[in-house]
Amino acid sequence: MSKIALVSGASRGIGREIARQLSRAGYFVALLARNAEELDELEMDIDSSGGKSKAYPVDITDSAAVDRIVAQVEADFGHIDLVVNNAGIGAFKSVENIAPDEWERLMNVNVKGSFNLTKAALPRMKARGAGHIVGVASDVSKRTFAGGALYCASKYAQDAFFKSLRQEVQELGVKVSVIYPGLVDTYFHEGNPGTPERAGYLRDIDIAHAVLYVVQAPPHVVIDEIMLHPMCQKW
Ligand code: NJP
Repeated sequence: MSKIALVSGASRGIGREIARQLSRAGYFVALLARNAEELDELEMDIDSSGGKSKAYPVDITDSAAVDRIVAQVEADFGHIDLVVNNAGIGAFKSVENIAPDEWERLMNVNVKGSFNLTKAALPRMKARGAGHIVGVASDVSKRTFAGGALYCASKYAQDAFFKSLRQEVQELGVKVSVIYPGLVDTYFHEGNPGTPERAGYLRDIDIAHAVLYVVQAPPHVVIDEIMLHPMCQKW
């Protein structure tokens, strides 16, 4: 029986590469993000490389829609082994320039999105006494910087959510791992990836390899966290 993984933010950047690498490792991958066209392209790309995947377009902030998608994945495949909470957005500005609705939007995607997807997938994992929840947080889950009040607050909160969850579910057989990337060359930053000034940044595949490492640990091992930075990052 294939292992089933859900990956949020799979339409581009880190999540897309996580989905590709999980499929190469033998997972059937449920691809979650809002952009249905990009998900369809990825599904075709994975399937033409001999893997198996299916696009499930969804806005991660919509808890009812996330519940429906997770129920659909369970109906389609019978179980869920792995959830990778990767979807996230950034905003970098001084506190007085953060609009209230921008605060809500970012918190909703980065924190509530992780809550929505995790909550929907947990009951079956708990019932089976097995499963793995992975969070893609940030190195700024553990440090702050000027202009980062909103993004850092969201990533500290997301990290606290996963750490508390670990203490809640580990004894039930469910693993929780958190990946803390430094700078990664994706669409997260302004413009397209591949610009010369970002040549030294981490690549999406570096984060995907960290995810593979935590999910391939033997059953008696849980890798709580992995922090990784590019050599060029000074802080
Ligand atoms: O960013 P990007 P990354 N519902 O912009 C999806 C963290 N991180 O891959 O909905 C569902 O290329 C969006 O899909 P779509 C970062 O905080 C990064 O770099 O179709 N999905 C897309 O697939 C984040 O948690 C760096 O627009 C939603 C994906 O999210 C994770 O890495 C450093 C959504 C974003 O792809 C992946 O970011 C760091 C929604 N409402 C942490 N909103 C870095 N890149 O330097 C967005 O420390 N998405």
